[in-house]
Amino acid sequence: MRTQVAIIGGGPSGLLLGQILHKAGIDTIILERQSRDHVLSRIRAGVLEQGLVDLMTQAGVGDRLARDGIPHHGTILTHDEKELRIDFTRHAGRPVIVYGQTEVTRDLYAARDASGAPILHEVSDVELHDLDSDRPHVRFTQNGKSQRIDCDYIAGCDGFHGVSRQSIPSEKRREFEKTYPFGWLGILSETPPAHHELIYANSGRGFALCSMRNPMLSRYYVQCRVDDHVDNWTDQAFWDELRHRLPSQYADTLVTGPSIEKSIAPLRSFVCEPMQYGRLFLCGDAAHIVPPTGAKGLNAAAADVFYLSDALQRRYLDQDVQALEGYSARALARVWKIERFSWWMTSLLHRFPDQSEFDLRMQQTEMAMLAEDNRAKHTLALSYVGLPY
Ligand code: RFL
Ligand code: PHB
Repeated sequence: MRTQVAIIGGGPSGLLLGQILHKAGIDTIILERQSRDHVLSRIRAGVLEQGLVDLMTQAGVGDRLARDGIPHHGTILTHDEKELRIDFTRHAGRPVIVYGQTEVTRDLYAARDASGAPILHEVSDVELHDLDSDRPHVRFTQNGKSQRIDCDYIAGCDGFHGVSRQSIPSEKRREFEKTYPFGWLGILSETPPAHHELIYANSGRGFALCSMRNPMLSRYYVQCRVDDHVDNWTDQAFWDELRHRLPSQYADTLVTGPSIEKSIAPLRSFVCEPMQYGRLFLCGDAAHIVPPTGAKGLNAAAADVFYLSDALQRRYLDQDVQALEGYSARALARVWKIERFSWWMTSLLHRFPDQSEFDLRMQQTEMAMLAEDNRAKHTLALSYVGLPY
């Protein structure tokens, strides 16, 4: 097989990149380790920045998002019974859009099918070769048969545990990592949301988040031990814990029901520098991870897709061979700002196992400054709605 850009990973980064390149007349083949059903069963992000919405629209896959996405003009932060609203539209000039990653992925699959461009599922043994030459190639196995793709470039969109980043020689990359001493236990339930905006709650028992997918589908999270297991949590135990962590006005009116999904995610900050090695370009979770406290993971991936698709279009359509050389520095400049925001939101809103009374006062003072100072609200709102590309 031969293509211009081989895309490793058929998650949101790989699919969106494939769709934008297809629109520009650039050939791609996407390789995905899992089945389509598996990819669509993963419940992940739920808050989209306008930049991602615009990319979906330009890529011709924005219709359902325009119809079903719910604009959120603000969010609530609480600390015990104290409550503060950040007005995104007032402080940053635009809302965020609530629309699940599962739906983003579904829309992109539909577009891929319609385009006729290939996506190969359930591939294994993916290996990237000759990355530092002009003729890289990919080897993999599908249905027991070894296959090879010759290409001009490879986009590594295969997430944190993928093969792409590991294919960069260790002496050619530098990795920065911070792990947090807790995880998030999340559930999805067919119940009306606790409130019409998201609630990020810091309480003596730990963090909680009330989110949603639509008016009859809620997504809730509670901070849990990093070694905890979903089997330790009945639905009743989850709802009881969530109620304890919310201010009474939300706890008292919370509508509960059976969970239809329950999972635990660890929290991590991670960056790989550079995001390029020869003809391999890393994109999304393959290059960086943020803790989910600012809803930035998927949005950061979309910004990479914008920079990489822009550079590839300049390479193929304008014969600008230098454009791709600027990709990593351009993407990383934004990535580090997103890392800072997600780390800061995580530090502000969680209870840490070794937290002292002093640390607690720092969190309370930070909240007080946010409440009193419009410039502080402005800074938070600008990052939450999305820094410019
Ligand atoms: P993905 O979504 O991980 O997709 C990568 C795809 O690559 C495939 N793959 C391979 N394919 C071929 N060969 C290989 N060797 C391969 N290895 C892996 C995988 O099967 C997968 O389909 O990365 P991408 O596309 O960069 O998208 C990034 C987003 O998915 C991610 O940033 C967010 O979902 C992060 N994230 C969350 N972000 C939020 O903003 N809000 C959230 O609530 C939220 N929850 C989450 C999350 C990430 C999680 N992970 C990765 C464990 C919850 C979880 C559990
Ligand atoms: C979600 O709805 O899954 C969600 C929303 C906001 C976050 C993280 C996750 O900060």
